[in-house]
Amino acid sequence: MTEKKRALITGITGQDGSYLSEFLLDKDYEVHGIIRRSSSFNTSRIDHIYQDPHNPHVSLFLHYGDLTDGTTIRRILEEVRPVEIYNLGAQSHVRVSFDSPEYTVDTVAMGALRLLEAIRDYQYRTGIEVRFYQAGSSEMFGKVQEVPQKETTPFYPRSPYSCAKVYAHWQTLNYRESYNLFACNGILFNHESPRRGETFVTRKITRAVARIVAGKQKKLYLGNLDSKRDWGYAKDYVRAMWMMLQQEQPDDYVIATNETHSIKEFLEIAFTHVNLNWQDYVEFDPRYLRPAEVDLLIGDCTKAKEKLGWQPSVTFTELVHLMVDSDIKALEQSSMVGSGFD
Ligand code: NAP
Ligand code: F7E
Repeated sequence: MTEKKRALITGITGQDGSYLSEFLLDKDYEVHGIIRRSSSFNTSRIDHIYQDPHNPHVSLFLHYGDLTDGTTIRRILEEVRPVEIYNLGAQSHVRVSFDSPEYTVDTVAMGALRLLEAIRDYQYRTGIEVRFYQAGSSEMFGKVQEVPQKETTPFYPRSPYSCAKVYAHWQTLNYRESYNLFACNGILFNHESPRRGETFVTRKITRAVARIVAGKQKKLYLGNLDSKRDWGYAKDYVRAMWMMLQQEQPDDYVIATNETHSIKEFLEIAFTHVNLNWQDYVEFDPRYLRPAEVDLLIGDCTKAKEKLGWQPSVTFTELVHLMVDSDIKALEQSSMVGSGFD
């Protein structure tokens, strides 16, 4: 019997980590994920694929660790011996990165460096090739220097988060060129889903719509409604991560839909879907403004289309509808069992 391919995922409990795990398990990988110790359960996005470790055929394994803890990362690498590593772990909230810049940079920038150093040593010592995916972000384009943004567009980061992502991007490229690592940067534009964190604007809106419909919320407080984002569907985007690591040569790719929409357009589609007018519910709260804003993002993913054969499968309107529908359903189910969702 041939050995299963082993993949290691940092950030397995996040939106992308959970979809990527499902995707790799479907492809018959043995999946290993790093989770943070927390005083309450933090595995809700992967509970449905969790497997009892006593089962001899188990193919999903969880390891305690943290991107700020290089010793543990090295130990996990030695134990797991993965052939693919997906670095998705991050303090990923842009607004929060202004409040906690040091922690954000330690996780996002130094975390990537710790992984790259561990892989470099492991590969040198064992001769086993480890393919590395770095979760880069359209936030790196920041104050955009070109419209639409592509792989060659200069970066102009506007937050501690995006400065840290730029560092991780260049280190990934640098390790590829210096040590011949198979290391790829994905430059992913915003991607959303029913599993999106509740404090990102899309999910904050769709969750509020569901709660307003259910009579559990009266107002929705938001910040800047004029910024524009290129929003895609997270399931499509994790497929692109895997595709990058299956190529003959490592490279960097923009993953996007090539459409841009404002927060107001998102509100319009989400509220209209349940026959409500968003202007009746949305209030401004300056606490959600950022010291520096990214006004416009729109990606050109021609390279990914041509070289990977990747393209998005869900339209903007379909994405908004599926998120609203999912939040309405989740709220109905939680009310039925009285799970204390509120
Ligand atoms: P997410 O839902 O916020 O998940 C982040 C993951 O990182 C969670 O599993 C989290 O663990 C983990 N994490 C946080 N701090 C950590 C630390 N110090 N050590 C180890 N793990 C840590 O993010 P996502 O939306 O899935 O995004 C995945 C990656 O892609 C992130 O690197 C993000 O910056 C990047 N990205 C996202 C987008 C997007 O639109 N979603 C676009 C471009 C790039 P807990 O569950 O315990 O908090
Ligand atoms: O903000 C505006 C806010 O926090 C989008 C992360 O996954 O994508 C994400 O970063 C826009 C901004 O996402 C609220 O000012 C208004 O202009 O949903 P967001 P983001 O900052 O684009 C990138 C690609 C990543 O890499 C990140 O990890 O919406 N906005 N009012 C608001 N945003 C939030 N969160 N909350 C509000 O109340």
